[in-house]
Amino acid sequence: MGLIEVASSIKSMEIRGAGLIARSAAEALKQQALDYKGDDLGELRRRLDDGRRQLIASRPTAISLWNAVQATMRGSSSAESADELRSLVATNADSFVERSSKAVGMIGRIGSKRLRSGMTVLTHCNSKAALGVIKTAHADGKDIKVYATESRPWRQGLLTVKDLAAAGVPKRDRIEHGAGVPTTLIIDSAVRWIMKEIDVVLVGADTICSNGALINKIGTSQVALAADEARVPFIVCAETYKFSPKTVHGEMVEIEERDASEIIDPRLLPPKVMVKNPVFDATPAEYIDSIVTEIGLISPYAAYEVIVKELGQESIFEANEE
Ligand code: RI2
Repeated sequence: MGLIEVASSIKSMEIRGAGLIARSAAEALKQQALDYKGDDLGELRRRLDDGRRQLIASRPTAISLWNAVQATMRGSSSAESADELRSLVATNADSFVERSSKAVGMIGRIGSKRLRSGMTVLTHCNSKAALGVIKTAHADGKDIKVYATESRPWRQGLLTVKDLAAAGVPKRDRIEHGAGVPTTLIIDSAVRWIMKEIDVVLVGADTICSNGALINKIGTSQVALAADEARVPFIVCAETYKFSPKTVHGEMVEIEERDASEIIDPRLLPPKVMVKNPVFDATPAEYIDSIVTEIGLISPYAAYEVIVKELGQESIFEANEE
């Protein structure tokens, strides 16, 4: 798949999930670099810069995308030949993808220590990082039950239940037997009602701000409110590249709004009725018990330190230059 196709698949959500869009963007930039066989350094720079812009513009909310693109392009301004630039971009992309994939595994191991046998988990949307925690606990022999929200309008909850049903079940038995992790699908508006049965909420992240606020799938903040009311711990599972250096400069996270037709066919509506389709929302740090990252379980109030230490002063500087 070429870069233009990757950017358009991210936009149309054929490629989705904050981690996967980041890895796909890094790989697309690498491909863009390798596809140019010439030795004109300026031309290769232009192609990469174009690609970089297209990828960043494909979805506006998840900072994982921006962090992935920055990590892939880091150091590129000092390259002295097309060859040097090509191999730098390829090496950076490979190392980002490797770190990103390893991080999901580390999060699974760290987060699963918070799950004991007999616990019931609620998860919202479809997060690889959050599901990794549940699947690791399941693989360790812990008896975990899950409630998964449908997550309208895209219904990512259906991906979640399929993934959990297949967890630990040999491939040939999946369709026939399913039910790797006992999982119950609920509609989004059932969250407060079901909360009395929940021991812990686990969600993913698209962006974590420097003040510890979480930007995640629309409805996450309602889940957090219901968890807070019921004194149920609300845990976020997020790789460190989901923390936002841009928010250090006071930049607000843009909340993506998608087409109304994702919710309803507009022809079914009476004249002058409007539809609004925001796809993410913000949960303040005070509702978050902890964040599981690949460097450990941290408080949301440590977000600034994660940005400085893990993403580096360089990323804060770059974020200011945009
Ligand atoms: P992982 C998703 O966004 C969800 O909001 C999910 O919580 C988040 O990305 C993180 O996903 P979308 O692409 O990286 O479905 O943990 O809009 O897989």
